[in-house]
Amino acid sequence: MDEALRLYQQQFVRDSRPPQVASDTDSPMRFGTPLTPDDTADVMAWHRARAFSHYAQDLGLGPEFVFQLTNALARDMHDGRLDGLANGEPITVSGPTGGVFHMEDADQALRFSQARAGTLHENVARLVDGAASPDLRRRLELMSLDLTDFDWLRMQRSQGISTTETHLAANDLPALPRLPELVDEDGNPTDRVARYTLRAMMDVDVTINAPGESWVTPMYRYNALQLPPVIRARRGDEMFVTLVNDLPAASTVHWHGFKLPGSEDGGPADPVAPGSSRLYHFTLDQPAASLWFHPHPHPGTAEQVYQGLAGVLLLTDQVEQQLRRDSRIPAEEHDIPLLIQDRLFDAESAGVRELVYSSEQMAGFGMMGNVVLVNGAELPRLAVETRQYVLRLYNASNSRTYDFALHDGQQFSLVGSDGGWLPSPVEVDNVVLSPGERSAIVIDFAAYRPGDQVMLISRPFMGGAAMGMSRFHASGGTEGMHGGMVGGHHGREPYLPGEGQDIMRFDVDRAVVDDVRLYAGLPEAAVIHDRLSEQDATADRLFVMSWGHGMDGFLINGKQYSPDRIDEQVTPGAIEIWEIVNVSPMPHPFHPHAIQWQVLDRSRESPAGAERGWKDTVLVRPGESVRLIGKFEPVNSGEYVYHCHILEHEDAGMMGIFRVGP
Ligand SMILES: [Cu+2]
Repeated sequence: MDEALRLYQQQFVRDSRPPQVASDTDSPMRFGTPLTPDDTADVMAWHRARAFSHYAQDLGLGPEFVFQLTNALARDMHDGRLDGLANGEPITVSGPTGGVFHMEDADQALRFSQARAGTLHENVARLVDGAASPDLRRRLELMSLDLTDFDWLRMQRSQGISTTETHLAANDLPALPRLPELVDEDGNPTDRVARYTLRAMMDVDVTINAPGESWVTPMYRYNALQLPPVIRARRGDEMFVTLVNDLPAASTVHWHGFKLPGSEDGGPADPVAPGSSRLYHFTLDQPAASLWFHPHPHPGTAEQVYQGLAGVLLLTDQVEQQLRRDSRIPAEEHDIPLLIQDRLFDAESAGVRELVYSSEQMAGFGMMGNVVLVNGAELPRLAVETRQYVLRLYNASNSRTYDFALHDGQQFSLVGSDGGWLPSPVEVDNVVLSPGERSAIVIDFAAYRPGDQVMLISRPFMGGAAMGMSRFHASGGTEGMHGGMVGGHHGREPYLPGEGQDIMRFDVDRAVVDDVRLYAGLPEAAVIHDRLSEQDATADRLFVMSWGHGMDGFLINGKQYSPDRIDEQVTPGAIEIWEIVNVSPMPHPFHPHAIQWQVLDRSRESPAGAERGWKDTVLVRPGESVRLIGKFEPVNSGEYVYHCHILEHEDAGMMGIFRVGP
């Protein structure tokens, strides 16, 4: 892994550094050491320089002019001017045909370069997809990239997931478990008040069912349940949820994706001590959505979630209820939450396999498992009828990003994002979910016949160039991949970050007539239609995610999390634009608490798929810039955090605090 990262840095960082910047000690680029706040601007500038160089390539400028351009920008950085202007003068570079290339307006330059920043990543992805033209290939080579590895990755990818055929034929897959639903403790499930208790417990013996075998693993669980629970609620419900902390460490319940006051958010500022309890009290006022909850103590979030603490909250509202009554969405019994989490299990001893956890697993990629669990079972099967089903995909994994698809390439409808139903379904053949993200999809099994089997897979993918790198460099041998790992776990090594897996199987077992005609558009009144307007925004904030070196190097705006520092002050009721830029070599899912957002654009491109709906977590790939727009509502007040939802990164300090109001 170290070797993979070294090669990655060599290709993407060292060699793409503007050449002829006096010397390394003099260089404004300081990849390899943690950044101080001052350096963030430098990193941004480097990022822009690289993007400019690519832009120059697109213009057909030869390498020498690219170097002139990047040099000019590098000098500009040395002058302490990071706005694209050298000493206040426009940057001018002579083009190969004698023309003059101006970078006159600072804002224009910044915007433009950010828009171009994702291009390198996109181009590499096209290369791996086999869609790169000879001309693109030549241009990439001009940037001193060694493309051999990417060719290798393409070859691997074209071979698909070798296990799918075996798993399609297997007759020993476990049944898909249904997550247990908690019952309203106030004894009246129909009033608008609901009471629940979540007792966080350790050493709960959980039976893990897998193809052809099962074993016991001691895990953390709420209420000693075998599986993470589901709470069902309606918009307008007043919730009283008590956390009882039976763990030996502080914990919290964070309500992921909820619009709540900061005091009820369950963030790191509000730990519940071992042996004590805490009441969360809030009223749910937001559209129907696939929400969830999990512990958020700092710096123990990753381990507590990994050990098994999480739960699903399915929020419904009148819009959803009406769609259901009108048979415009599948009935509740055909609407199934799927909690997807990968885990690494130790070797079996007396029928028990302990969970293996290491926060420094995988040299910075975060904890990765060798088993992908769906509702607690490995590779489960679900018997389905020839009708439409809603599947609510929750990526509740610590670090792994999935690229979900059906093994036969069949299309399905994307109907929900983090914050609720999409205005209209979007036909897709895959959906990428990074940790923390959810998508609701509708699969129409009427396309199949009884006896057919369909595999939900996670495709091998380029979740970011670094992910691809890790894959191919591990192939040369197994050493290097497992440096920090506990040895001897059962049979398989962890799946690599970008490796494909089979997730679960649908067995079509009965032909029926489906009376659901999937909605084409939500009712006019649905709040989901509201689009926030850029003109109404009163603040523009920039969040730069970077990685220096090791587990101390995960930073936002050059800073590690500090509980004693308010990083951003938000005016109550404000509409704000938050721009997230990733200058690190790996993808990061960015999650601000408190509200739901709309994606304005992703590296200047209009949002597609689930990003046309409300989002609380967005994946930002290396070199990308994502602009979000969101409205802080009256309920929002007090302190919240924003952070990377790779939980090991969050615990390492890739998190900041924002405060709404005084
Ligand atoms: Cu991260």
